[in-house]
Amino acid sequence: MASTPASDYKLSFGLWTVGWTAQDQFGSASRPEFEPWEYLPKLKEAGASGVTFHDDDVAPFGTDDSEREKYFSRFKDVADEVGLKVEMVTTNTFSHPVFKDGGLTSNDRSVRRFGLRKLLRNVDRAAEFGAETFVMWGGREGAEYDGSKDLFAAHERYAEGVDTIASYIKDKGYDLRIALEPKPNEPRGDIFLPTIGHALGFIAKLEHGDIVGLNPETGHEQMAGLNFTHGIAQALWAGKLFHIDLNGQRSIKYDQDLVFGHGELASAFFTIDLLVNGFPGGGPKYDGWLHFDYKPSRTDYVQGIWDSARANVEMVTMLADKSKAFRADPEVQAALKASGVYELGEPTLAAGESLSDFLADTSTYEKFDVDKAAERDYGFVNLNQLAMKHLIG
Ligand code: GLT
Ligand code: MN
Ligand code: MN
Ligand code: MN
Repeated sequence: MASTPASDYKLSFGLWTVGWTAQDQFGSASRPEFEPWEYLPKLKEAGASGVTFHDDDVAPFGTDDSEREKYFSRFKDVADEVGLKVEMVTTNTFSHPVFKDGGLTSNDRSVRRFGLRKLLRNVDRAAEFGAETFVMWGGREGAEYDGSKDLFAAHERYAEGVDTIASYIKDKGYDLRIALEPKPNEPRGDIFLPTIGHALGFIAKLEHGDIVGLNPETGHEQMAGLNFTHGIAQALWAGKLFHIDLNGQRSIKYDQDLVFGHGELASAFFTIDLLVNGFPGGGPKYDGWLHFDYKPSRTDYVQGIWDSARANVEMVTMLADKSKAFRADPEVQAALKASGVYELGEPTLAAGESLSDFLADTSTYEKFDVDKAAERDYGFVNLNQLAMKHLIG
C-alpha cells in the first residue's frame, strides 16, 4: 500500500479512533487490539503528522507507576521515530465505573477529588509531550433524571474543576490551552455543556477563561440538529476555536463517528471552506490542527482501519481543493458579490455616524422604499448551485 504524500494541512488522529476494536453496546470486539505504538507508523503512512491520546489509551487504567512510565516512554520514542507530533492530550474520566456519575460533577465528592487528580496528573503528561491543547470531553458529566442533580451546584463544580486545571497550567507555566468538547447526550441521557453555545456561555463565567476554548466535533453538533459550520464560526468569532474534531454524522441519532464527509457532504464542504479559506470578508482564521475523531466501522477488519484513516485524509484534501477552486472561480466571485456576501462586512452605521445622525437620516426609514428593497433577488440558490457544481460537478 503506497503511503499518502504528506499533507499541506496539519492532520492528526486520536489513538482511540484507529485503536477502536469495535466493541459496542450490542456486540463484542470485531477486530484485534494492537500495542499503542503499533498504530503510529500506519497513521503516518495514512497522511497524518500528529497523534493524540487519552492517558488510558497508552497505559491502561490502574497500571502501576513504573510500568506506566515504560508505556509512555516507548510511545514517545516511536512517535518521535515515525515523526508524529503529540499535538493534543485528553483524559479518560468516563470509562471506569467510578466515573459513572461524572468526573468533575459526580454527586460524590471523593470521586470529584479523584477525577481532578487524574486530570492534573495528565496535564503534566500533556506538557511533557509538548502538546498544545488539553481536551476535556465530559462524557459522563450529566444525568438521566433531572431530579438526580442540583443543577446549579453541577455547574459550580464543573467551573471549579476547569478553573482549577487552568490555574494549575498557569502556575506551572505550561504552554497549554484547555479545549472543552460539547456533546448533547451519549453516554449520559443528557450531558452538561451540550453544544458549542452552551460551552461558550460557560467559559465566559470562568475565572481563567482566557486559556479555555473549544474542541467542537462535527457529529456532536449535528446530533443536536445544529449547523456545525455556523457553530465553529461563532467559536472563531469569539476567539475560542482552539481545536476541532472532524467526523461524519447523518442526522439526529446515536453518535455515528463516520469518516469526515461521509455524513452531511454539503455541510462538510462548507466546514472545510471556512477552515481553509476563512470568512469571505476576512476575520479570525483557524490555524490549528485538523483532528479526526471517527470510528472505523465495525464491519471492517484491520485493512478497514487504514482504508478509513486514509479516507478521512482524502476527504479533507479533496474538499480543500474544491473549496479553493470555488473561491477562485470568477463566476463564484460575481455570485458572492451579487448575493451581497461582501456587503455584510460593512458596518451598519457609518464611520463617525452618531446615533442622532442616524435617527435624523430620513433616507434610512421615513423615505426608505421598503417595497423596492423587498424585491431584491439575493441569488442564494444560484450561489449554492455553483458550490454544488464545484463539489460534485
Ligand atoms: C470519546 C468521545 C470523543 C472525545 C474523546 C476525547 S473520547 O471517544 O466520543 O468525542 O473527543 O475525550
Ligand atoms: Mn462523536
Ligand atoms: Mn470527539
Ligand atoms: Mn467519539
